[in-house]
Amino acid sequence: MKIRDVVLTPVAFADPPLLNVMGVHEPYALRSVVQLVCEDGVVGLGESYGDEAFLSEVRKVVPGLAGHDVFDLPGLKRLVARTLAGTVVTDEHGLIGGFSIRKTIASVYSLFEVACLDAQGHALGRPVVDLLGGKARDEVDFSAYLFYKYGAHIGADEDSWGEVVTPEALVGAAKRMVDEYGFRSIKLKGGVFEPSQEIAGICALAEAFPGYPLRIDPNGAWTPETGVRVAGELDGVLEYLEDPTPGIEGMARVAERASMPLATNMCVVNLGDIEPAFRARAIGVLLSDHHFWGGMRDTQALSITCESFGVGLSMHSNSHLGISLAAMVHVAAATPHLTYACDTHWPWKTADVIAPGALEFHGGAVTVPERPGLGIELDADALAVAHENYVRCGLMKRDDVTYMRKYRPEFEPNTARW
Ligand code: GKR
Ligand code: MG
Repeated sequence: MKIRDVVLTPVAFADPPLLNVMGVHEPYALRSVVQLVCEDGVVGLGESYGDEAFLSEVRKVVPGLAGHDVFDLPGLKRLVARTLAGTVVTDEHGLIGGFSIRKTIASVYSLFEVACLDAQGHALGRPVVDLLGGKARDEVDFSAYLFYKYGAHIGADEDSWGEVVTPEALVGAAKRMVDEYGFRSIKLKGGVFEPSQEIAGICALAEAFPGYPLRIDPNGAWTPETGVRVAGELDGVLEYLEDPTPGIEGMARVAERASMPLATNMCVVNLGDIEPAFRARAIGVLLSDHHFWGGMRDTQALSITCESFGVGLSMHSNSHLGISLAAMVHVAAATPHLTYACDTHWPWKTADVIAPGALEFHGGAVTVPERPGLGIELDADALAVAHENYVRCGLMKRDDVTYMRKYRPEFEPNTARW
């Protein structure tokens, strides 16, 4: 089934002022939506990053796709690799690890792979999970993903979550998220305040949600020594400690003395990182992410690698829309060795580009859609609105640092600063 046309639409959607080590989320998050229109009218959907640096690589591949068979995924990978030979996308937000040619190719390929699998599913009348080998689970568990946050964007009214900078407010936000979505585990984005303040936040969550698995992720904000100290103070409280410090070597130093496993989406971000990280015993959990790990099938291969080395698998997320959530659900469902609830930014958005109803949270989990392909439908009007947002907001890249300086002019992002 050949591709006839490719429609690539950059979109933007409203995002609250969520805090992290690099600064604060801007008023809009950027994504890209691809529609692969095939010969017989079948359309395959994909979603990924929307920064200009990524889009310009994607645009290089688009002209070569006409006439490509959506069932030829190895050929697609060769086409992407050939077209992008030598280019490296460097994102400026600094929250998903290093850059490489391999990661760039894997990310661009992934956008089109998802769309090809969606198209295959529509052509065959089968859900993508079946094309990936079938369901290992009927529903996929997600974790509540809490952020410290400001109450309002610059010049705007307070949003419905309000300001979250204290343990009490954190517990309030967690209660709302758990009530609305039924999540049964909780992740806190850290790296924002002094570690002792964030430890207090986790302890407040542990008290308010007894028995809930908890995680904290400061995106490498701490020195290895601080990582060891936090691990000690949260002994018996955390299910895993995510990216306490930058780099494989630093992570290994913390891992050696921490009682809980360390997890990462920053120091192991492509196949080349696996051998040194596993050899150093730097991590006990890898956060997969089909968007940069080379798509859904390579994510499954990654899971087998992790299983072989006794490393757990979870799933990373960035601000995303429904096409990405659908892909995350299908690949998670088709991956037997997935040992933790996945991350999602889903509760933080208020609009989407897909028709509502296909992906609902019950008990913190999403049931795997049974309809063909990804099981979702693009809402053309909503896509047009999201594209207008993109044009109007004028953002071309994610830059939490510069935006943070509007709140705090002296702000300097600095990983391993505490
Ligand atoms: O949305 O600010 C954020 C997160 O910090 C995100 O950018 C990270 O990539 O969620 C991610 C993580 O687990 O590191
Ligand atoms: Mg992380």
